[in-house]
Amino acid sequence: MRSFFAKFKEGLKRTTPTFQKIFGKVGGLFGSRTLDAGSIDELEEALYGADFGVETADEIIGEIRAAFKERKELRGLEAAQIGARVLKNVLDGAEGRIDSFAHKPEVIVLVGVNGSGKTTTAAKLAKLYTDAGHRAIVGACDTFRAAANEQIKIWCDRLGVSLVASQHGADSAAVAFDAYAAAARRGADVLLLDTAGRLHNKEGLMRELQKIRRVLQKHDAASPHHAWLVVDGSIGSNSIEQARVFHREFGLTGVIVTKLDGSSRGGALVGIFREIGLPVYFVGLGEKVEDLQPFSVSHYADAVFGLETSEAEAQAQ
Ligand SMILES: Nc1nc2c(ncn2[C@@H]2O[C@H](COP(=O)(O)OP(=O)(O)OP(=O)(O)O)[C@@H](O)[C@H]2O)c(=O)[nH]1
Ligand SMILES: [Mg+2]
Repeated sequence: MRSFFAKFKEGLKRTTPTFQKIFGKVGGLFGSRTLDAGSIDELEEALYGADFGVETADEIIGEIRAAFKERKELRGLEAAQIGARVLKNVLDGAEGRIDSFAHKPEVIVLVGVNGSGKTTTAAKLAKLYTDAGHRAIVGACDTFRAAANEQIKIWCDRLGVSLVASQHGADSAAVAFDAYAAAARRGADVLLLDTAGRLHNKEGLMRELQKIRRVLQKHDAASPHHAWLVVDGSIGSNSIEQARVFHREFGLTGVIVTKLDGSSRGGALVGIFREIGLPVYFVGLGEKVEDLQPFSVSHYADAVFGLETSEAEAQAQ
């Protein structure tokens, strides 16, 4: 089986070639070539294009320039290590974790714009939690899109996970209410609610989400315990604006970044954490149900800069 890190790195492979090229890829492991002023300029450009945000790109390039000033024979590998170190510092505290479920059921609502990956991620989470020995129930609160029920039903049937759904056009909050009741009745550990994804500038969606929250609170005033924005990692800095809007209108507790496998950027999660303070719980690295990984700062930063996480470190995670 491929290691966690190998998969993570493979998922991010399209993010790294620019960096690797600049750092001087030599015979498999880049890095023995020394940098020059031109390659540092190129690197700076690539960093600004990677959606980390100006502040973070500035910090990374600032440290690399300082090291280069001190020692002209700075190698690509060392520059990459500096970049990864700065990124790890910036992302200190960005790993979202649920150590144990404090409620029964623990309610997780997935929100986000059209096509960001909510439904797929609901299925992935159902698998992840079921595999971990929890009893999961999914609520299909996307009653807006005609095919939505069918899509989530196929996933749940395949996984053997219970689904609470209603008719197309039904009140999504009523589905949330019923799904909670079913989860409580059946002693489920975790309730995953998939929601509709019409555009974030449509007030209707925000009203609908707020209503879902209100009806859940009739069951448990502390719920939903988690409100995660599912955001497409390939859309760059746009996703920071999405996070801002959903956070303001709905109140988020974290983020799941999808499609990091197909992304040429993936850096926007840095801005979401840095500017809005939302931790990243998981990353989506493919379309298959097992392609969801807990977010690891060290894996992410090392993968972005094409570095290997040390074996010991990888095993500890
Ligand atoms: N490559 C890749 N594709 C993904 C990932 N997550 C989701 N997708 C794909 O993105 C597309 C949209 O995913 P959905 O889960 O339907 O997105 P959604 O947010 O539920 O969309 P709406 O219900 O229309 O709002 C599908 O083709 C998924 O297979 C991922 O991590 N990587
Ligand atoms: Mg959906």
